[in-house]
Amino acid sequence: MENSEFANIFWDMAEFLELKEDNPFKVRAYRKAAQNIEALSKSVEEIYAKGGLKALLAVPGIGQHIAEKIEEQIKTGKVKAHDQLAKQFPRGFLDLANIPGMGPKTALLLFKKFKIDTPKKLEKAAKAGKLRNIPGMGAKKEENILRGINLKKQSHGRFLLDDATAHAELIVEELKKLKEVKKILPCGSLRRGQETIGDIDILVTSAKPKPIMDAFVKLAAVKNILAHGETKSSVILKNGMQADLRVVPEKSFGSAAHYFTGSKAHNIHIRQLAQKKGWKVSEYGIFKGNKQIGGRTEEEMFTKFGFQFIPPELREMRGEFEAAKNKKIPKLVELKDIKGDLHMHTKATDGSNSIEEMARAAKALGYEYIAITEHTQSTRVAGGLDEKEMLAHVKKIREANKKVKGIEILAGAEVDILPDGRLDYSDEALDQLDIVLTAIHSRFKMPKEEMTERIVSAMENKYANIFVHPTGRLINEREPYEIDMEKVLQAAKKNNVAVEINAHPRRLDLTDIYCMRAKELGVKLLISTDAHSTDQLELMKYGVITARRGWLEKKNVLNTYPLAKLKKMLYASK
Ligand code: DGT
Ligand code: CA
Ligand code: CA
Repeated sequence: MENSEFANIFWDMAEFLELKEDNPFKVRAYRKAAQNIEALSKSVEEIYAKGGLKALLAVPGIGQHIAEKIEEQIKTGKVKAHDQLAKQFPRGFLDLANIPGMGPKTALLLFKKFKIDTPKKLEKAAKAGKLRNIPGMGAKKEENILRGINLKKQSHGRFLLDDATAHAELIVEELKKLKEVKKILPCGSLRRGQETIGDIDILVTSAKPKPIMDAFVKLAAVKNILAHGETKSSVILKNGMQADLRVVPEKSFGSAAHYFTGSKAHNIHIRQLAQKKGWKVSEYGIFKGNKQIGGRTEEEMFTKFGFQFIPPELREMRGEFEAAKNKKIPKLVELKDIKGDLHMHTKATDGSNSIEEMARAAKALGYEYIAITEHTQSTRVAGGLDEKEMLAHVKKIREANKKVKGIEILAGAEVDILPDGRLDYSDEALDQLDIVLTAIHSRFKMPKEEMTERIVSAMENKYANIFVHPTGRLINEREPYEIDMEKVLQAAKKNNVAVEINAHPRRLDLTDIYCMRAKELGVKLLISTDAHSTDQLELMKYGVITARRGWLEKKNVLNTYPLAKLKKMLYASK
């Protein structure tokens, strides 16, 4: 059996598990395994024949689970787990199930009973009102599916930040192995930390581009080659994402990094400034006539024009040049400034790990504190706790806090904001908590004014500390609910409530523009992961990059403060 055939088993499994909304880290592990297997120069079958399971385990990216499945395939000619998944999902319907509002179950039903097997057929049926009469569907579901189809069309195949980051990292890892590669840097929207990514742009410096171009188009993750040139190539990866590679000489590194990082509007401005000075700026450098006068380093792209260095996240034509001219570029918050994570779930509701496991994982990240913040009774789908259960859970948190040394575990809750703006717990129960997050989990379609009023009244509750995932959106899946964000931020300021930047790449709200506004108003922000497993604690970096795009400094972010100061801030309003 070819390596690519083994790899295909794992590509498929990743896809199926993703469809079933299984743990994204498991999905990624399968993808990584598939990628590594395809990249191997030796045959997997031979490795196994010579050294058995042990030899397989020595291959990078192959862990116990994957090795056992390879063994199963070799011994029995099939992987049971794969076949079981494949049976649940007929071929060709992956695109259908991925449409927001559909999901695997509905896709399967429509596929089996009505022979709907393409998004086009689905749209036609929905538009003709044919879906609403199907048992278990209804007009509302039909409308949601149509909205989903439109959302998908609008998203234009833009990818989530973590997905793009993971793929860029894999490419960098592979290309770095070539001795011809000197510097290598992912640029474009990925480096600017935009919330979604159109394509991956990788910059390499080298005196010998050819072997690099050849290796790039042959990467295991590549599905199609769009262009294979001397210094420029483009490919489509197996997940549908485009990746562009550009090689320039060492002396052009700075200007090329600047050019390919963008944004386009930011680049155009620099180019115009150069023209005024009688210079020319391109990806190869800053030129006066034929002479290169700058662009070896990225700093020079700014200092030559009398500017302070502008971090990539600020290069969006949102006032960065004025600030850089006046030496007013803020010192942006960094991942290392983060002292704790104050929004996470455990097995007690819809998380996968215990309190202790979460605490130990957070401690390993170097955090000083965390807060365990389960759902409350009204969010039944997530196993929300009633007051009695919550108080019992608080006890467990206190016990875990004594047991796990070197990190403080705060007892909190992600309390539902009821449709009338009251919180889901009584004051007596809220009083037992160290930290109260508030969130909308129901009646998303409320009219704007009512929704704004609902959120503002929740902020007026003296126990409310932080308003989390403030727009409720799920990128490419669910539109934000309608709110007057200006009013919400004003109320946050007035009531001393912080607003969350949810670091999960599906959410990433508060968005960058409103972060800028929050900073202006003096509203504190909390960056947290909303982790449902220990692995997800590592999503923090995506929240931090969003904060940086919002020009935020350390002092604007609640969870950069040491524990004692944080506690004071949390209790200030009680
Ligand atoms: P994306 O891929 O849609 O998420 O966004 P970007 O910003 O990565 O855009 P992309 O991949 O089209 O181009 C990468 C960078 O190359 C872009 O940020 C700026 C630079 N660039 C591309 N086209 C132009 C152009 O026509 N003029 C200028 N000045 N720069 C460009
Ligand atoms: Ca790009
Ligand atoms: Ca590109």
